[in-house]
Amino acid sequence: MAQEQELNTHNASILLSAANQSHYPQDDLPEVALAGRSNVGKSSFINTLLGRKNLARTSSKPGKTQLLNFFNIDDKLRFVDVPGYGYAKVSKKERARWGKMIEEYLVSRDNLRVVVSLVDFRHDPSQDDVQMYEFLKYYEIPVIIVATKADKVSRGQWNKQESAIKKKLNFEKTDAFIIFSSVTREGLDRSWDTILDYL
Ligand SMILES: Nc1nc2c(ncn2[C@@H]2O[C@H](COP(=O)(O)OP(=O)(O)OP(=O)(O)O)[C@@H](O)[C@H]2O)c(=O)[nH]1
Ligand SMILES: [Mg+2]
Repeated sequence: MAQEQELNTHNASILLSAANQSHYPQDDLPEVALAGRSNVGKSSFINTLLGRKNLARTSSKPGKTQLLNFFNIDDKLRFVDVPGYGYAKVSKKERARWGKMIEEYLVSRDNLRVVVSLVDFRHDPSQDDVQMYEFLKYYEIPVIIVATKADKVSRGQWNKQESAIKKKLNFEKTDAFIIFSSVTREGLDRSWDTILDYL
């Protein structure tokens, strides 16, 4: 898919929610998965890219998204909203279930073209963020790092924050790093351009 113009991003809807492989859509449309800590802004990222207020349900309460949510975009591609990790208030059992669900999807899904891995631009990446990046590298899954909530960081801090995040992640220069805000829409065009490059 060469151009965003060919894609009507407003023609989007929730397709289904899945807990395991047997529930995934059965076709070969390309998929873009959103990964990141609970509350980092994954659902907000989807809504911002699609120009919708609350298609992917957002919440100030972490742990809102508990299944893999597949969004159909113009019958041409899908976003997959993945439950956030690192939410302290879940049981060990829940965490294990989450790990299995996300691993199964990331490792075995042929439709998957790229993972948008979101980190909070305000803070150094967590151990979970680092592990996610290492995991994607290990399985050679293409990744785009999106640093969210840029509206909360003053411009004068941007370079310093970007460097700190890259260093902690052991970031590979050939990957894309996008500074993003769902509030100001900073990074919106670049996010689309970069995602479409992977399809
Ligand atoms: N200021 C600011 N707030 C944001 C931004 N993105 C998300 N938020 C807020 O952060 C909170 C969490 O956002 P969500 O999009 O629900 O986060 P999530 O990663 O989907 O969370 P889970 O579904 O729990 O994993 C909400 O209160 C959002 O309004 C942003 O770019 N800037
Ligand atoms: Mg969410």
